[in-house]
Amino acid sequence: MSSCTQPSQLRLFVDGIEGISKNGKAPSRAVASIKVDVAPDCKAPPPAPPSLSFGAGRSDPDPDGSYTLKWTRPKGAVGPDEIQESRGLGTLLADGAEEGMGKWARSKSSPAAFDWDTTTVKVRSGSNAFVARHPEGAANVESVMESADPMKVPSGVETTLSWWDWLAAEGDDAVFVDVHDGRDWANVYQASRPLGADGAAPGLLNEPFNFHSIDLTRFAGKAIKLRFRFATGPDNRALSSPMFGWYVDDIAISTAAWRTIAAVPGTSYARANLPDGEYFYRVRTAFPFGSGAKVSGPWSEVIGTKVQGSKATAYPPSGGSSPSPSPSPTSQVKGVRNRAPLPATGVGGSAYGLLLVLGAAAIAIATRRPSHNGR
Ligand SMILES: [Ca+2]
Repeated sequence: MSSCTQPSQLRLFVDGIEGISKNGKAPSRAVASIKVDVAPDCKAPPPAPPSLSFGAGRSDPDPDGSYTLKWTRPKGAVGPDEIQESRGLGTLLADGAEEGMGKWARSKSSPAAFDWDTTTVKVRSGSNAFVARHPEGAANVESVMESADPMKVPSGVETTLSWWDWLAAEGDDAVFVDVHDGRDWANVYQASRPLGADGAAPGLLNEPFNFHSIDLTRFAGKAIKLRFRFATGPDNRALSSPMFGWYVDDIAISTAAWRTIAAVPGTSYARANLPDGEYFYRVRTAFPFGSGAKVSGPWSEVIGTKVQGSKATAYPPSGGSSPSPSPSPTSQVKGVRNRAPLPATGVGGSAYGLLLVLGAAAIAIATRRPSHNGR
């Protein structure tokens, strides 16, 4: 995986694992070779979600509860792809910036910073998006957009935060999404995207927004607040600028009772004989990870439809063209927990002396220092 998550200056590469038992008996000694990147180049994008839509056979509303889902995989994904369905979708927050800053409180660390605002320059939906920018040369400043009212996360369902964004700044600038659980702020997303003006200017005009989703189910029972932060670093780098900034649109917190209905090797799936009701879908794919293993990428955006007039009465449906659910991608993953996004390691400070314990495994650590390119 090439994304940079906290700690921000540490990245691990598992080059190979030797001595792992294939017969169920613990080996006397296993060796894993790991490279620790103490100054990673975060230009490589994080794993992206598939783009999901309805295919053939769907009307609105759909009269027979039979239709096709289809999606496109992001670059580098190999599948299998896992499809989930929910009968219903709840909304704790939905803000596409069309009603201004009314749901948000703004703050900034210094008069040298710009406040968050709405913009018509680059939007994903409607006529407006949120934007955080900083003046060229502004060092160590931060702007915050924080939800004005707490939101109660329910228990018994999955709660998902999602948004669309576009980012271009300097290499030492970073954007953060944090959740307050009533006691403390927890960082749930962090990204940087150093991009020279030669790339950022056309990107601002032409690049699409990217979809992100974060599982907030661990905050069940809590009254949460949400904040988006754009912070510049200490440098004023020659080729790039925080003036381009972070454009955010269609922020949502939704709840659903997700159920995996299939894991498929391809990029479409036929659903058949659903009884009347509302149905929502999301899909995620899998990426190669290390030698031979796979890890799931993030969930796609959610799409939904209504079934009305169906002769079917049973849920889950039987028969039709829906194959029975096959094992989820988890079973494809060897030694890697299947979740997305990749968990923060929780290891702070110096990378040197890092020790991972895998049963009786001894771990050799090498270090790698890439060169930086001035962005
Ligand atoms: Ca909008």
